[in-house]
Amino acid sequence: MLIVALVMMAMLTSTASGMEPIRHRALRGHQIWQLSGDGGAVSFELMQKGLMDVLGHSRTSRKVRVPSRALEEARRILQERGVAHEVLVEDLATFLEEKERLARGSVERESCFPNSCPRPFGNSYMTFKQIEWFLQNLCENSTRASLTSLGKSTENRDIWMVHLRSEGPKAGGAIWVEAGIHAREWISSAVALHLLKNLLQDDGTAGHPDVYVVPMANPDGYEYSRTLDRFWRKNRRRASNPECMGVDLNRNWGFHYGVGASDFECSEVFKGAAAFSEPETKALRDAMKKVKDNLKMVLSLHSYGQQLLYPWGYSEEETAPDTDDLIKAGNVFVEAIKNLSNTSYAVANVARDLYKASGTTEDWAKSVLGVKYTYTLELRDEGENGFLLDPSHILPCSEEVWEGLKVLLQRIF
Ligand code: 0X9
Ligand code: ZN
Repeated sequence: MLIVALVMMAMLTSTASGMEPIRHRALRGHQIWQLSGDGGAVSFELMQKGLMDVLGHSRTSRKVRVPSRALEEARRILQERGVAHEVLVEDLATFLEEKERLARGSVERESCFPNSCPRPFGNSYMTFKQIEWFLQNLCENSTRASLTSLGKSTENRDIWMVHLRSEGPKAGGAIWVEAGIHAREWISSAVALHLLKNLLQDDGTAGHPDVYVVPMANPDGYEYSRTLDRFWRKNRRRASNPECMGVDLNRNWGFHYGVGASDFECSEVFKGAAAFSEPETKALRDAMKKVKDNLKMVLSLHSYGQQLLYPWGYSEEETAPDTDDLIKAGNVFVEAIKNLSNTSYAVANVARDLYKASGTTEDWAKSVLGVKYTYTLELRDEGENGFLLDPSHILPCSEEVWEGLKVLLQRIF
């Protein structure tokens, strides 16, 4: 036991042996580039080829991560297309090591055990195990919350769903909240847990729908991003090329499957072998189908960009049914947030304002399930820290989303 612990410690932290520490090894030699203004189209093309990871999904942000294996080819293609780039981070592994070194000491250590959860969950991002304890604790202490495993991930972790039964006078109708489908977007799961806590304590201001929350839709990816690759996005499906594992779960749903996605397994937007090829998307689909008649809203939590996105993602030309209502309700949500914390969120259409993307939760729930209000919410920030959002944002970000959600629910129920 002691030997195992010592070996683990050496693997995670030590350079004493002269060996590369494992912690950020996957990102050694990766760079962050800022592309010039006209780099949007080419970065998307290079993402589909697996040569680039587009980080900021807004029309103005052109931040990309380039894996070490792709540096030369990406440089050549950008030059051919006349797109300039500035190197923001020379070596992502060194950058992250330095960031962690500076944070050490100031970060409050987590101490979340089965009986003491959820004490510290506002200060730090929880491990998957801690999230499980938090959920068990929450449901054991409530008469209206129940915890169900919807199925197992590729690496055999549970996909948990909490059902909060409505007790209010306006009972009828339900909402579905999904978080953590993209591994590195840690704030999304943290916010989902806070929403759960607030919904459970709410005295009725949120309008009494039944609520289904899947706070961690991609547990394998999350654990991988916590321990070995902070920029991991996909699930952990095995691939023929061990460097290119994983499927983008937000491209794997069966509606306009393949649009804005990639056939190439090294790509960050790899769509997988077929629609719903992945255990995680299958589990979500089956559970959503069971409650579909009740669902009035599906909210998929992501980061970053501070945008409330409405469908369709698959087409710029086609307008989704209920678009006016989606925008109006969306405006109510962003105004409530602005009034509370002065944080600006924008209501935007995915395909028109960002880029085409389908096979997403949002498009599938709107079309196949026929849910009226479906959104993808890109949480904090606007790109300063992106996925590396400091845990000090967990509480303020959760509070503003809760405020927005309350008024949104009052409007639609
Ligand atoms: O690309 C995505 O899957 C989402 N952005 S993220 O940076 N979190 O990866 C946006 C999905 C937008 N929704 C639809 N296209 N329907
Ligand atoms: Zn995402």
